[in-house]
Amino acid sequence: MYKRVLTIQDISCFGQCSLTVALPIISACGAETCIMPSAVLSTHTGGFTGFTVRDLTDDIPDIQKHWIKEGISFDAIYTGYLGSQKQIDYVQDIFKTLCREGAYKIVDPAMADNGKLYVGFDDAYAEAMKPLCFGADIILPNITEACLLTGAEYRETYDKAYIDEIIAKLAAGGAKTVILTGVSYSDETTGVLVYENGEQKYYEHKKISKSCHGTGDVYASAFVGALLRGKSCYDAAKIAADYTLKCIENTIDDSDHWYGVKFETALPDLIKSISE
Ligand code: PXL
Repeated sequence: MYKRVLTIQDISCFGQCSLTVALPIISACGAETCIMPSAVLSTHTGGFTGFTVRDLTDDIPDIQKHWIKEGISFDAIYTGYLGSQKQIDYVQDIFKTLCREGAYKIVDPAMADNGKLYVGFDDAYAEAMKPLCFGADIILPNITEACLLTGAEYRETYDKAYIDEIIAKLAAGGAKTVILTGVSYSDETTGVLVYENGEQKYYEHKKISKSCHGTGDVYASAFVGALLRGKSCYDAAKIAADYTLKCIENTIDDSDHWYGVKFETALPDLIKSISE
């Protein structure tokens, strides 16, 4: 039952996203959490200016080679924000060489939100993300990312037919299990759509109008943690949604805390829900 997971994403030293949330959240869920940092930034890129970036692309193959020599392998590999197209290629090779039999390959395309690519990414990066996502076992795109992966037109408001079309396009591209986040059919509600074995299940919950930075990473990390505790994809998706909502609720009254969510304050709730 003690699982070992590798997560590959950047370290944003300040800002509560990527590795600084994945490592504590997945560890709190009870899995051995190993990291491969794709880059080190002084802060994340959402709302800060003048941040420093140290790209670690060239370190990745050496770390991989050392682990192969040591016989180190993983029950799951979860990738988030990656710094370059070259890193996407390296991750493909890491999937081939460091997975144990039956390991989950989980990809959060972490490149866009609200209809826009994050600062520093272009269409070529989004294109390079396609084979990584379509070769993975589980992907966790938001609607913007799903549109970039499928060529679907991004819309602010939509109906179920639009979401069905996106899911059909993802499946046609080769996506296996899809956790589509931020699917909202009303001003008061949002939710997550789980597409698995050709079937859809939707978990709807309360929507908080303010969108917070880093919640995609908090969500994906809690999902991975719950999945490795033996939860089904749907149950893990639901647990992660409830946890992320609680993190946002615990943050929104503090206007100084605009750069991330206070995910630490809700860890006891997450641990309780994965233990049930
Ligand atoms: O949360 C996604 C993310 C991760 N890492 C960095 C980012 C972002 C989003 O903007 O800038 C460096």
